Amino acid sequence: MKSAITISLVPEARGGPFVFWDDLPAACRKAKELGFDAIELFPPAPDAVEVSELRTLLDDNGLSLAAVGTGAGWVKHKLSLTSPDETIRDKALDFVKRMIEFGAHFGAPAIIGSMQGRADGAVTKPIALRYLGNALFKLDEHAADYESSVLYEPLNRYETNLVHTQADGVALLGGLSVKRVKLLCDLYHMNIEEVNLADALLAAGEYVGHVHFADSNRRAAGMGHTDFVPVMKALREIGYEGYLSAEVLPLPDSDAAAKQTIESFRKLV
Ligand code: LER
Ligand code: MN
Repeated sequence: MKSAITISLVPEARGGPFVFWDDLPAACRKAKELGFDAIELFPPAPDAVEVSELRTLLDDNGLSLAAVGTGAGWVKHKLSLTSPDETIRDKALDFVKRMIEFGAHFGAPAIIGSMQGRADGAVTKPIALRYLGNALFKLDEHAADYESSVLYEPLNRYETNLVHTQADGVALLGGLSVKRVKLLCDLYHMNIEEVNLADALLAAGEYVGHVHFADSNRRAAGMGHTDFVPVMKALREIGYEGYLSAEVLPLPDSDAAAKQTIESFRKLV
């Protein structure tokens, strides 16, 4: 398994669960200094960071790009894949497609988290799930065109009313027969929704494509009460070799959260 740390370049997401903020070169230097394998980037738009600039930063610091987030489509542009407005759904799909293309330059999947939206009013849950399924199906094809992939993330009940558990995520993806869409298992959301973290990961098996490495309180691993030992055992058992990416609050500050994360990672992996 490999380590990654999150960097947000989206001012509107301030207060959100990202370790480093705003200054991409400085964050890359920190990630290298602490010995992370990769960064996970949350850009304001698919064209906000020059491919060549990011390539240089990654190469200079010996880092990979673990994944790119699409949440700015929601927090900044109010786009959603399940909006009642077809024009907004189309724009949301286009935003994610362009983020897939950006990530593909670096072999990094695009994450569908808050862009999945929620069922609301006339968009009942079955309708929202149909919109979401249609979008994931098209994104799977787009990812194939760019030899890339997509991560679909079940979120806790306070952030969506569509898919909360890994089992429901597996049911959604399995029903679509998508090949390039995997689950993003966020241990913070899972702590709220799952009966047992390890069992949920074991059952999700080969659908597990990425892990957000967060403690029970969304602080760095080791700063809450999650028992990571059975979680790691489950990940090993299913043959997971992807990233443990710290999408956590920068508490008590960014540097301390990053340092705690890499210490926990080294202890556990
Ligand atoms: C995104 O990865 C996530 O976990 C959501 O909570 C969006 O904030
Ligand atoms: Mn997450």
